[in-house]
Parts: sequence; structure tokens; C-alpha cells
Amino acid sequence: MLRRILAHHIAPHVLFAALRDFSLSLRFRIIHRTFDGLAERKPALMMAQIRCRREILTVATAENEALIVIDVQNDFCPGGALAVAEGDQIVPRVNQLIEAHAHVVLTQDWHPKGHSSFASSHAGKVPFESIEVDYGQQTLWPDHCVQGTDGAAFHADLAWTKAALIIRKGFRPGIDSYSAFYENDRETPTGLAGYLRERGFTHLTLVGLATDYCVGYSALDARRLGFATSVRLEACRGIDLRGSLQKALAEMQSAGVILTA
Ligand code: VGL
Ligand code: ZN
Repeated sequence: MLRRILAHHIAPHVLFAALRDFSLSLRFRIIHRTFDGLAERKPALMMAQIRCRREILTVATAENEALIVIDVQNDFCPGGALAVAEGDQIVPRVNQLIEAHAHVVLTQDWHPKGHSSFASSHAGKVPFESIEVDYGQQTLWPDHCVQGTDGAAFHADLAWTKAALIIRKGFRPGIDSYSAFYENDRETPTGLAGYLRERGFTHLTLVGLATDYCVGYSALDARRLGFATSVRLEACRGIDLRGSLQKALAEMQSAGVILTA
């Protein structure tokens, strides 16, 4: 009975989260027993079983996993133009994770002067207001991460030298980009997905700033693109504007992002 309920109702990513510390052979036995005798009779269960197997039986290894370090830049740290509370406190933990991963990619928010996401570019507007633009709602920010400025540089203690790629985003004057994968129109790609696929990465771990904007949007896109995706919340901090942090955490959870603290 329990087996029947499990097979009908459990989403692959929930099983994935529950089983991630088990050995491969134990994972395989649990999946097999959960679906045994049921999947043959129901096409929907067959599909669920196939998805479960694909997602759960592929283990993250040094070679198939990349660490993506999002926007650990001066302007997002205390004293910066768009400071995230405690943004600098993640740096030691991020450095440990960089050390522990064989493959590391960094992102850098990288706006031209007068960028359309800056409140100062819109007469009568102030930071943190939201406006309607042709690709939807856009929050307006203080001027931040202007190309080549000290605010756009990585935090001085970030151990970034190991990174194989730095992907810059937000450089088109008329469009913002929170996600490392797509700009805010949700369709202009940054090229990161192509890079990761060509390098053979199937598993991503995300850390950085800010949990509810660039990390959150990147994690949701990573799931949409089919990557097994974890966010290490202890190595992230959020902006939390009008409930954005709770919303981002809930959306990540339901998209199958593994959240660890
Ligand atoms: C970010 C707002 C504007 C971020 C970047 O890195 O989360 N947030 N630009
Ligand atoms: Zn920005």
C-alpha cells in the first residue's frame, strides 16, 4: 500500500532529495521496489519511473558537477551600492566550496553606465520601485555593478582564480539579467547553458548573491534546462524585497531545486 502511494504521488525530485546520501545500489533498490509491478500497468507511472531513474541514479561526481558562484561583487556587500545584508559573510564558505569543486564558473553583474534597470535612468523614479517595460515588470535598482568600477569587482577575499569561466550579464543597456542563463525577457540566452552542456556537466551547485534574485532565477532556469540543481543556502544571502525571499524559496522547492542549509 505504501509503495502504491509512493509511486503515485512522489515527484522525482523529492525522491532525489531523500535518496541523495544513499549509495547508488541502495537508490536503485528503492526505486525498483517502489515501482515494481506497478509501472508495467500504468503508462504515467512508467514515465515517472523513467524520470526518477534518470535523475536519481545519476550521482554528482567531480567530473559532471559544476559550482556556479553568482555575483559575489563589492556592490552586493555591505558598503556597496546595492548591499545585501551579510553579503560578505558568505565569502569564507564560498571559498571552501570553490576548493572542494573541480569545476567552477563565476557570474558577474556587469551593467553599462545609465543601464535601464537603474532608477536614476527614469525621471521621477526611486530605487526599489517597479515599472512596466516591454518584457514585463522590472524592479528599479540603485546604480550598481557598473562595468570596470570597483563596485563591479569581485569581493577582495573571494578565491576566484580557479574559475574556468566568468559569465557577465546585464550588459545590454535596455534589458536586465538576473539569471545566469537568460536575460529578464526570459528568452535571450547568455550562452552559459551551451557551455555547461558542451563541457558535459549535468549537476550544478549554486551559491552567491542574492538568493531571491540572481541565485533564485538562475536555479529555476537551471531546472528548466534539465540540470540537477542544488542551492547551498548557507553560502547565499537575500535582498528580501516585498516577500521576495520566501517566494523564491518556495518556487525553487517546487521546481525541484535541492535546498541545503
Ligand atoms: C542582482 C538586482 C540587480 C543580484 C543584480 O545579483 O541578485 N539583483 N542586479
Ligand atoms: Zn544588476
